[in-house]
Amino acid sequence: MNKKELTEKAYAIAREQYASIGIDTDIAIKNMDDITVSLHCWQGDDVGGFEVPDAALSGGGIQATGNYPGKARSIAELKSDLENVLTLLPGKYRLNLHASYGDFQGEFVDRDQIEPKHFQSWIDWCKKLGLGMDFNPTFFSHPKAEAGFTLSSKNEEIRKFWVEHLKRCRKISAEIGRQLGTPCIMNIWIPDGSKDIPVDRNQHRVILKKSLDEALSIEYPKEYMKDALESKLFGIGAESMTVGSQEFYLGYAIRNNKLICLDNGHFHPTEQVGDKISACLLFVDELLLHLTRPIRWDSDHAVTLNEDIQLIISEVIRNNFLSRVNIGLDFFDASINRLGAYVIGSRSVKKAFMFAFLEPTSQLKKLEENGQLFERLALLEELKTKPFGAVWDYYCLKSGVPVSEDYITEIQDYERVVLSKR
Ligand code: RNT
Ligand code: ZN
Repeated sequence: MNKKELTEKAYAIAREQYASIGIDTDIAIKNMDDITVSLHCWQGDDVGGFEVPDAALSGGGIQATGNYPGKARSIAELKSDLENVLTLLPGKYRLNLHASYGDFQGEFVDRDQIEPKHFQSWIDWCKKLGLGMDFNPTFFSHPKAEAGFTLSSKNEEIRKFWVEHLKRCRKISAEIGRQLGTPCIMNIWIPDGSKDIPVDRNQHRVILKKSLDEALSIEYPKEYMKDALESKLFGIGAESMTVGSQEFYLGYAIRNNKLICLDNGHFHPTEQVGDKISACLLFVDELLLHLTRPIRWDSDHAVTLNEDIQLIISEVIRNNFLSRVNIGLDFFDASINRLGAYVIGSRSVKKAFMFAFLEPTSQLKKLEENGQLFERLALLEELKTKPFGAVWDYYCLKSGVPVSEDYITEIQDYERVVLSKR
């Protein structure tokens, strides 16, 4: 039997097995059409960006570790890599671009000078590929971020510089959304924080609020762009205090009707981001997710299908939150084939959605409401070994992308033909 026949046969059996617990696998597959994942440009080049002169990732406690050969060194290479990645992924995607990835044509354009024209070639590329686009101001890897404070800096010249950067990024985002006909989610993450115990936490937060108030004062139509705010617990070199903490941004987002970005690497290791979704969505209209895999710290390993990711995704599906949750990835592993990291991470997120769609949620809820807690746990546990993989494989087959591990050889081929020549 060839792979296609085997996949179809396994699916036919899986379909019956799921039907016996009241789940229609065809509907689950159909539901996958609604899932769009935003692919972060920065996995392709270890958060390097394409500014002139070339700046390496620095500041803010984010680190890409590893030196696997073949990283993208230009916009053309990154586009080619992403195009290849997209042929290996089922379903819909967007591009998530950092401001430092602008098309500056060999010219030095400082962050307070960037304009929509520097991103036009990316917009055109997204249009050609049918991708929506998201955006991020870049508050790190810059001399004016070296002192550890940007929007919350007590140095007025530095603060003003970053406020201008943010204003320009919002304008660029609105132009992106206008041209592509889908709102651009613009995420604000700043590295501001302190290595050692600060005395004046308050003033930095007062300044951050003032900077945000200034930069966000212009209203853009929601159909063009939406602002999201990303908190963080700590970073390497900013262990003692982060200005943009969860309380700070949650408060700011609620008062100003902004999106909260939840990055699952930005909390205490035992906190469950999946548990935060229903709480936040009572008070903010929308969320942005930065899906990653922290190991002991915010290490940004490629996402795998683990319980943390599953809870996040299941909470979205169980509660019908899909239209209010924007799904983005945020990992950067430089120790393995970078396209491989994209494919593993993106597929794992999509798998988590499919798993959530294959859950008999109302049955589980009924058990819970009846106090049948042994039965609830038993069913949850049994779901883990249902033939989920057969449904996933069939979905990949139907989507015209490699089934199960077949993408490995595709990536090896690309590495041999393209990456090894870099
Ligand atoms: C850093 C944040 C932030 C970045 C990107 C590159 O801890 O997670 O989202 O990873 O902006
Ligand atoms: Zn993040």
